[in-house]
Amino acid sequence: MSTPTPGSTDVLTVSSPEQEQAATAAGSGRSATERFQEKARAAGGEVDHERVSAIATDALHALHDVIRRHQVTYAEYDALKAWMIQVGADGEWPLFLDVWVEHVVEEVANADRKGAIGTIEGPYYVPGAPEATAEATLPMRDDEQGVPLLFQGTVTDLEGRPLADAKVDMWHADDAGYYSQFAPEIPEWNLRGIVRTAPDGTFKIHTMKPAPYTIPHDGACGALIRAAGWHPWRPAHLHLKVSAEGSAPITTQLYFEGGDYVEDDVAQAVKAALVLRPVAATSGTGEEVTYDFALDPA
Ligand code: MBD
Ligand code: FE
Repeated sequence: MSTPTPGSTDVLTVSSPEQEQAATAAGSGRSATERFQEKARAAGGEVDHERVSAIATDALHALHDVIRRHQVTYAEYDALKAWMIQVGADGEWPLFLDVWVEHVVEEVANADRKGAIGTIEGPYYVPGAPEATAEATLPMRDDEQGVPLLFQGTVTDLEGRPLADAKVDMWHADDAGYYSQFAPEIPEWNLRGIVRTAPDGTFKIHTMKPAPYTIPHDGACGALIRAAGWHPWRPAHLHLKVSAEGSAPITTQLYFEGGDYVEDDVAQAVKAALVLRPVAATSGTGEEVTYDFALDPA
């Protein structure tokens, strides 16, 4: 990929779809599970038996306490077993955990940060998206639907010093709520790309504003949502990972003020500082918004 000449916009290359999957919970669940297994294998790691025992003991005690408090019956226990088996069969453990558990892991992980506000990663990040510098359009189809959005800003350290060559890695759903590589017939890197900041720390990313999004609900997670009388919606969101040499990377999401489900996200991942207020674009059609990231030291 080439760096654009001043004033021009780099269009990130789009390659053709590679995987055959149905746009079903089981289809995207299988993709998310396989991707996660690759990541987990790469991580490896030592086992701290004391810590495993302490956490597993407390987790089990918490569950025992729920059973006593609610006088859980054998019928309900069997329903839980059947449901957990189905979560695995549908490949939905990444979805289940990221929707209902990850937000607290993120809260703990980022408690001491001073700079940019983080939130959950979710199940649909893929490393290795096409890269460009300073200003780029995310890979998208010729007839990509939605409102054009210019997302721009500056990456700095905590003192406000611009960070050159920082990575702004963005991914999001299309206007119909589907993520490339987790739904069929979408070009591989559609609406995924990495833009490196200019020497003054700035970046500009042209994309299509995403729409509110329902998590897959034709599988086991959907069964839980229906059985509990909940809803499967997330507000429209942009996912981001921002990183730079010598800084602590941040994983976050940004939302749109006044949008549906901003106050009622199924994944409980909205924070006030993450809500954007876009304005009409100053050139071209659509909207634009500026959002800056201050990275904590590594
Ligand atoms: C998503 O797109 C997402 O961001 C989360 C957190 C869970 C499921 C799908
Ligand atoms: Fe998402």
